[in-house]
Amino acid sequence: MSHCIFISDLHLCDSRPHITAAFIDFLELTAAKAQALYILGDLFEYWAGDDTIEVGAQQTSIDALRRLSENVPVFFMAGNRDFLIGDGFSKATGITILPDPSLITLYGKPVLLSHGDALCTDDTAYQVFRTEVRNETWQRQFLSQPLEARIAFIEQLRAKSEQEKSTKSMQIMDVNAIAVEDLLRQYDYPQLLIHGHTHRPNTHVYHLAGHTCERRVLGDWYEQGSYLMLNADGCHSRML
Ligand code: LP5
Ligand code: MN
Repeated sequence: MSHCIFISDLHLCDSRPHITAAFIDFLELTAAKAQALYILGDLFEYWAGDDTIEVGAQQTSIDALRRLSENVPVFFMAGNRDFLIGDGFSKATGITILPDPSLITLYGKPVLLSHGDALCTDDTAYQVFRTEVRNETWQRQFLSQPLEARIAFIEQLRAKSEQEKSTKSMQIMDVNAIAVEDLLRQYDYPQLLIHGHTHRPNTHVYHLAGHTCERRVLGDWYEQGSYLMLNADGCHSRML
């Protein structure tokens, strides 16, 4: 039966080579049989700009993505780690970049896709930061700096983020229930909302205004790879 695959939060980087190897196997053995692959953000631990395409884990993953996209349509939505991915990445991989959120139709069902970080509205410090760095002028200025300077800044930012996260509750770092309901209402109550970011794989069911909507949260690939498979029967979680 024809099916589509959804993944997010792989956080590929040189320090976890086994995850990059698992991802490449996954593309060749699993994603190659799908009708389409959707990557919903944080594919990379971080993305400092499209001039890093030919570096380490990024290069091998990009080559494998290009081979896959010759036969299977691949879509990418930015996460909070790799929102600087641009046209250079898209050209190198043959991937189509989707805005966040994106409403698509699969097997006759409306499916809303998002990375998920925009739904974490209780995390006000993060939302202020997000608004600032998603600004086009800010991004142009950041990308005009030499690569070493960008990487040094990101390393500092990572440390600051880890320190701040250690002071935030799990509830603050989860999606806000009202933000989810608002998004579902805005998109006319799609049957399915798929997102990642929180690294809390789960299924949540909402009964809103006479509609039933399912929110599927994708898992990360820190310890073990996982993916969501959607076919005409519904959604199925799978571990590698
Ligand atoms: O990613 P995750 O899940 O660990 O944490 C996120 C939020 N943190 C971030 C920061 C990224 O992890 C850092 C790497 C991104 C690289 C992108 C490249 C572009 C470069 C841009 C350079 C500015 O997204 C974290 C959330 C958490 O999700 C859960 O939702 O809580 O948010 C934070 O911790 C952010 C802080 O609360 C606010 C940070 C203010 C930083 C101000 C600038 C400091 C400059 C550093 C110099 C000391
Ligand atoms: Mn994320």
